Parts: sequence; structure tokens; C-alpha cells
Amino acid sequence: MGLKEKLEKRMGIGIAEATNETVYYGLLSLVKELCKEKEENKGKKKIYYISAEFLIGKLLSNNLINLGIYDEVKELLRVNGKDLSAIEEIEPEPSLGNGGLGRLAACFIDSIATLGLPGAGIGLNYHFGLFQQVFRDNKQREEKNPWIEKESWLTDTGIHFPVKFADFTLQSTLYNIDVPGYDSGVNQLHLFDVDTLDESLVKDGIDFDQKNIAKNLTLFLYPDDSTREGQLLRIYQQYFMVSNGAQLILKEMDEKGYDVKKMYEHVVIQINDTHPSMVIPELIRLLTERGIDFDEAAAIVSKTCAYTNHTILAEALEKWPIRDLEEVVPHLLPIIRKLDEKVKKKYKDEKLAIIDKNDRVHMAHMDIHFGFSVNGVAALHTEILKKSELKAFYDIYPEKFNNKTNGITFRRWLMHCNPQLAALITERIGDGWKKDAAQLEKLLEDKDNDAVLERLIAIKDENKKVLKQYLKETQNIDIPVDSVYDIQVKRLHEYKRQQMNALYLIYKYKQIKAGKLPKRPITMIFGAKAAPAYTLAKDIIHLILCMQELIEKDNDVNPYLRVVMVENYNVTKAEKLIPACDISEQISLASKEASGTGNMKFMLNGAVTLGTMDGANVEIHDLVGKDNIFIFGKSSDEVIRLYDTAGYCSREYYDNDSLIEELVDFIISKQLIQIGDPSNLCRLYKELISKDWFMTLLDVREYIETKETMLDAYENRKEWAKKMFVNTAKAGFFSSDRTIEEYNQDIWKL
Ligand code: 26V
Repeated sequence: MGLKEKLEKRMGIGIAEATNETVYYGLLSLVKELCKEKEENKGKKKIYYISAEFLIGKLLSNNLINLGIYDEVKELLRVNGKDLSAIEEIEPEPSLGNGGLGRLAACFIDSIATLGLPGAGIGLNYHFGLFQQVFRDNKQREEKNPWIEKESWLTDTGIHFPVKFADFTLQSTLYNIDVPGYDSGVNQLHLFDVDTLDESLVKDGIDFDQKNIAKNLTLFLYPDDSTREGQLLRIYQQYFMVSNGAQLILKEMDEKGYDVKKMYEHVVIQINDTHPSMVIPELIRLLTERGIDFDEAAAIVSKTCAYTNHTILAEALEKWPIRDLEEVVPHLLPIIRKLDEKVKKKYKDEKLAIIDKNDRVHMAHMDIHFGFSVNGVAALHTEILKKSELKAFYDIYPEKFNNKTNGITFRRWLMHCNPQLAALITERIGDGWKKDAAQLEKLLEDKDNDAVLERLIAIKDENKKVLKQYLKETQNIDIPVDSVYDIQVKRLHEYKRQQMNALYLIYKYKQIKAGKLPKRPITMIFGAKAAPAYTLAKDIIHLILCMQELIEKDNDVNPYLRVVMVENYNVTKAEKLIPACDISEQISLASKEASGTGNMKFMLNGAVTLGTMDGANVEIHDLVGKDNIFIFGKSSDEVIRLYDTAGYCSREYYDNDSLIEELVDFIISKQLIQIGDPSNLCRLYKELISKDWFMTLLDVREYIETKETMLDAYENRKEWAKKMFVNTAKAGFFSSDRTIEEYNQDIWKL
């Protein structure tokens, strides 16, 4: 049977007669069937990637690409009067992640499957995901984001495990999502859930009764942890995830007849940040239940677990109060205490302790002592871990530390989101790059080929038109296609410095008001969700939305400058924004962005980076060379010194630089206060001049100057096209296939 017959049989109707919805569900079920027919990736040793987040995005198109039937299906639909992109619209996007960390996990499981490695993801099946962002009165509101329908990518496995908490036991259900590799076998993403969940607990917004764990456990990803109840719920979630994961791993070992005492020969567990860290004491507990003595169990587990650190921000490094762990998982505490005793017996340095003086359990410390590998996610980040943040650990375990610079899957972030560019690349260098991204460098032979450069610009212009259309349809905003598209999309956080970009916006607005017009219109696009309890992040969103309204209403300015804050930024929106971008904003305070992965996606799609020497920007700079990137700002060494010496005072910058003063003052100007909420704007204003913990004012002047230089450079279209081209050609290093090969070679050894 051909694809057409298979699909029509499922739908019970001809493709031409079916609705888009019917076709979507038909394709969903067909793809699941095709995945079942594919071979599972097998081997002697298997990687389990445990993560609280898997930001997988929509799956239909990517699965079609990976199964090698994308073009065939698209054509089949076309001749029957159907448009694949319209059918994609039907698919709901799950929001099972916050940002980079969750999206990285999704790219990794794609690459693990593509490389044919035996592996699985382990996580939770959040019914309402993170949240859906809506703008009202120029402010963010949160709503639930339901995504599980009767027919979905989930398959109920019928597998259940008991998970024991202090006063009750929950029965889990395991759901699987197929992860077909590109031209390779299939792996599974395992998402655990509870049957007793009660979705009706959520009425308006994202509030719900946080006490009834059996009913609420997997409603949301990281529910508000600003309250104790929220924090306890998070511990419940984490333990539920790892206990299920550990039981599944042991079950699979038993089925294969492996000796659990040799677990490390068959299993490697990658702990994605500290959220799954309790897997270490849980596995030790389960092994001792099987009669293995404590020390041996601890040794086995230590040889099985590896830890990835994704941030140096102190507030993001989990330290759970003993009292909270005692309340949720009392049976883990004797184990954690014993591990802590082992450490304290050997090392007197307090910085190395698992349990600190304030009775808090440092999850990362447990991972480092009782895992065999610690890795950072970009070269600079790993160096900072070794030299400062985790220096005490590096001194005692230098052999455990290693770097794995992040990567992205080119299937989604080029082949799917930018098919025209992918086709041009294939035309120039053949399609070997799809399995060996390093081959993109071959493109450099065409660096001075004017015809190719012109086509590159034409593709970018086409993508800009598509984005313009999309923004018109979704947010009713008109942006000029002949403008420069300057884009900053990522989670909202002070260290990422969206507020600095907003100050540029104010700068440009005032320049235009004063008659200094840019050579060509500028479109500044933002997209960002703020954590529901992160007040200042929400104030920054408010400022940007107020600026958007101000400029929309000002006919002196809007022919030259537009602002769009994209609502509910997510993977699907990223796929539309990134191919259309000219200027990629990567402006974090140096030392704070562990890696960034958006920076890689933009580069691959021919955007030029405006950035600080932070995270993977450093490696982008080294690859493309200084002529093909625009760098500004203080170095990470300088920033770290400023923190160490308390040497930064934002007030001094405000008092001594009249431009800075003028820009910051505008936040509480009459114009903005009329549009916005004075309490939000004043709070942000005060924060900037009195604290500014992430040093916006330190770099803002150089930032403005560099952006102006960059806009000038854009006017030399041919030279700019070369920069675009070099960026794409040098992006091969950032394929997650390369990253995963390194994980396998240095850590997993599958
Ligand atoms: C989490 C939290 C939670 C509490 C409030 C403040 C805060 C700030 C940051 C975080 C980040 C947690 C870890 C994380 O998502 N790291 C990101 O991981 C990406 C993949 O490695 C990396 O590209 C990003 O640079 C890094 O921020």
C-alpha cells in the first residue's frame, strides 16, 4: 500500500474531501504506525537523559522529515488541494519547558536517535505545560496551555510504578512519545503521569489548590515556587520523575538479564541540571533494597550518573531545606545524610558539603561527589565553573570536569524552518551536510559568488515577508519588509538584558523625534515569557509593550521604527522568527549566559550576531572572525572582578553620562506614564539607578554605538550578504549531532 492508500484508509475518506483536521489526525496516526515499524536503536549500553523539561515543539513535520517522507507527503497533499503548513497549524504545541535547557533536551533526543544510539528521555507529562502568555493592558497574563487531546503523540504503555511519599503512595502511568532519528532507528521519550490528576482544579489563570498532590502533580511545569507549598510541589514532582525513572531503568536491566552490580556497564544517566538529582539517593535506596550494601550501592551509582550544569546564577542552583525533603521523601534523608557524612569525613572545606550549616541540601554538590562527570555547556562557562563557581570541586576532582558546547538539531532549525536556504545549500555542496554538518564549510568556496549572495538575500527577504504576514494575521501589526529585522527572543531575565535593548529603543525613538532619521526603517522584535512571580521581568515586558503602543500611535516615528512584542513566544514562533532575522541580539552580561542556543539558530539561518563575549557567543566569534560578528561590552573577567570587589555602581553611570540619564529618565516620562502603569515603570526606573544587579548601564553606551555601526554595515548589502554566508557556513560546529558525539565519546561510551 502506498502512503495515499494508508492515509485514506485511516481517515475513511479521500484526502481531497477530508478537512484539514481529519488529515492531521490521519497523518498523526500514520506517523505513529511508521515509527512502530522502524527498528529500535539497540546496544549493550543505554543513555537515559533525565530532564524536568523537554521543549519538543510540534512534531508532525519533524517526524515526517526524520522518516524521510516529508516531500512525498507534502506533494501528496498538494495534488489533493491541501497545504501541509495549514495542517501543521492544527497541531497544538506542548510547552514542556521554560527555554534553552528544555529545548536542548529536545535537540539532544533527536540527535541521539539520529546517531543510532540506544537512548531514552525521561520526564513528566505536564498537562498544561508552563503557561500560555497573553497580553492585556500591556502586561503579561498567564493561562493554562492544554495540549493533550484524545489523539496525540502520547502512547499509553500500560506500565505503572508505585512511588512512595511520606504519607501516601502514587501509582504512575508511563506514556511514550516516539523519537525517530533522521534516517535512523527510533528511540522513546518516556513521560510519567498520574491517573488521579484532576484538570478541573485549574479555573482561571494558572492558580490551583497546591495541596492535593494526587490531583495536581503533573498539572504544570514548575508551578510558582515563590511559596513554600509551590516548593514542596516541586520536590514532589522531582521525586516522582526520578523514582519512576530509576524503577524503569532497573526493570529494563532485569528484562535484559543484566547484573545490577554492573549497572554502569549497561546504563548511563545524564542528570540535566539539578532537577533530577534525587535519582542518585533513589537508585542507592533501590539497590540496597535488593541486598547490595550501602557503600557498594553508592559506588555503583557514582559510576552510572553524570551531571550537566546549565547556570552559574546562585538563585537557580537548587538547595532544598532538609525540613522540606523530610516532609515529602523522608526515606531519602538517611541516604543523603550518609552521603554527606562520607564527604565531611574526607573533606573539611565547608564549600564541599552536601548539607550546609543552615540545613540545606546542595543538589549540585551531591551530583559532583557522587557522579563521575561534570560538564558545562560552552567553553567559557566550563572555564568559569573550574576557575570560580565550582573551583573547590575542580581542585579535588579535576578529572571529572569537561566541556560540551551545546548544539541544535539542524533538522528542525534549518531543514524544517528554512527549506529554501536548505535547498540552496544542497544545490551548492550536495546533501552530505545533513548527516555531517561540518561540510557546511564547503560553502565558503562560494563566498565571492555574487549570484549566490544575491539568492541568499532573496531568501532572507522572502522569509521576512512570511513573518510580516504572520504578524499581521496573529497580532494585527504591520511591519515594513524593507526594514532591518532586529530580534531578541528568549526567556525574560535581567541578566539577558532585554532592558538594555529597550533603552536602545528609547534612544532611537528620541533620535527620530529630533529629526535624526535612520537610513532605513528598523523593526525591533521581542519575544519572552517572564516567570509568573518575577516582578521585575514583568516590569520590563510592560516597558516594551508601552513603547510599542507609544510608537504605534506616533506617526512621526512609526515610518522609521516599529516594535513588536510577540505574544506567547514558543518553538513554533521561533521557527518563523529566526529565518527572517537580520540582527541577532545576544547581549547578556558577560559570564551569565552559560551558553545560549538561540544564538546558534540565528547564526545558522544567516543572521549576524550583536553580542557580548558570553556563553557560546565566544565560540561563534572565534569561528566567524571579528568581521562577521559585532561584539561589545565588558569581558567576563572584568564583570567577575566587579562582582568580587562590589565595584559596580549604576548610579555613577547615570550621574556621569547625560545620555544614559536621558534614556533612563524616559521610563518615567509623561508620555510613558500616560500609557502605562506608573507603579511598574517607577519600580523599573528605581531598580536601574539604585541596583541594576546585571549591570545594564555598564554596557549600554557601547551597545548603542555598536548597534549603530552594525546598522551602517547593513547598508552595504553585498558585504552584509557575505557576513550572512560566513555565519551559515561556520555553523556546522553547533550541530547537536556533534555535541552528542562528544558526550558519547567522553562521557557515555555507548
Ligand atoms: C533558572 C532560574 C529559576 C529561578 C529563577 C532564576 C533562574 C534563572 C535561571 C535559570 C536557568 C536554569 C538553567 C537553564 O535553563 N540554563 C540554560 O541552559 C541552556 C542550555 O544549556 C543554556 O543555553 C542557557 O545559557 C542557560 O541559561
